[in-house]
Amino acid sequence: MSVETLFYICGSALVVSALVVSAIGLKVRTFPGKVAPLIALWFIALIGCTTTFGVLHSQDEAEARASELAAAGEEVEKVDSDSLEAEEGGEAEAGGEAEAGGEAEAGGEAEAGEAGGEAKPAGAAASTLKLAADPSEIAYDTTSLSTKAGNVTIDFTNPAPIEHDVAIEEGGKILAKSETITDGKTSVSVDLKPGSYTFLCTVPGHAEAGMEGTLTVR
Ligand SMILES: [Cu+2]
Repeated sequence: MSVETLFYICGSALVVSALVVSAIGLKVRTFPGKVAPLIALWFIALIGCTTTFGVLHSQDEAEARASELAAAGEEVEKVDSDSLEAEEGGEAEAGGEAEAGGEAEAGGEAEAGEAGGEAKPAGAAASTLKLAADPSEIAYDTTSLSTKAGNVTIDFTNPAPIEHDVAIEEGGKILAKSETITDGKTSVSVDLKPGSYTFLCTVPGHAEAGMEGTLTVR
């Protein structure tokens, strides 16, 4: 049972009790008489509960609002770090994501969902995909990637001693290309509209050998 429900139950019980006691008081002359301390205790308990749950309930709401703000803040940070990553070709990991998720869980159930919904539009602006070269063959680890429209970054890992890179191509025209590397990591970043693109290795012969795939942007 949620704090909110308990708050309303206690509040309603308090109102009903007050009405009942007043009604009896009007009809019965000797009331409250001996039961006065019991009635007083009952009211003190109810008022105590209502106040406690009321305070807890407002704390819940404040927490939910705080986590909502935190989640939105983390998303903005993530977007910033993604674009930095693109410029530097670095591999800073978006650790913020996990933190934001944890905080959202701590908040109220209904409002945490809302926080997730609000954070999405900010996330749509930038996305990061992971791609790796096969350590022993001329191939990537996948031939199909998909993401949302906006700034798309492909973090590429090449564990092989053979040179590879990643280029993003549309209708035979290269839009962006990473460095050519052996045994290391790099990345390539480009703004993409919804559509179908090709990602490929531009080292001669590699794409023809199968080192290419389809990048679908929704
Ligand atoms: Cu290659």
